[in-house]
Amino acid sequence: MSSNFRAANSIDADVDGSGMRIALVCGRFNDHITNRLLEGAENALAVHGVSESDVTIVWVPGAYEVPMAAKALIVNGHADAVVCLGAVIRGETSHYDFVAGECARGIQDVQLETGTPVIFGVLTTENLEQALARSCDDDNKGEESVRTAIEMVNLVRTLSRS
Ligand code: INI
Repeated sequence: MSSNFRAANSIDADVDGSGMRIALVCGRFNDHITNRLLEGAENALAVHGVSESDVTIVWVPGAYEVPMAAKALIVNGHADAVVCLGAVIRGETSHYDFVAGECARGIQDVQLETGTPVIFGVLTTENLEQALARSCDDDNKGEESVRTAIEMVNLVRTLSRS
């Protein structure tokens, strides 16, 4: 079904990351997965024109610590966006729900409090197999998260001008 209605304003931000400062916060817990996410993220940074000199990588013990590092990066002026990379695997922990839930909540809190995009590139999976499948060459949450970060920076910039 098609309609003749045409909104006056339609904004679809681009994914040009040139000149953008991006920080990556990586959880060391399950680093056999987070290193794969980081590789995907780095590939995407290059594809979208982000300079190596504009990228900061910060390692933290686990997903639970990610929001604190993201906030410190932003309030101290280190980044235009933060991409959070982590892996919380249910099979390996009894406190999965606390770690995954608090990480997600913290990330959302930081981006809404600061007005700076903070991207949830944290895998929350039932098992290792699923985590491997979401951190491979064909399907990589790190890569997708960098693209999201760049789009959100451009979107917020566009909205702040219009
Ligand atoms: N941290 C993770 O990033 N992933 C996990 O799967 C995980 N498990 O299984 O417990 C995990 N725990 C550590 C947590 O993030 C904190 O580092 C720790 O609780 C200290 O605050």
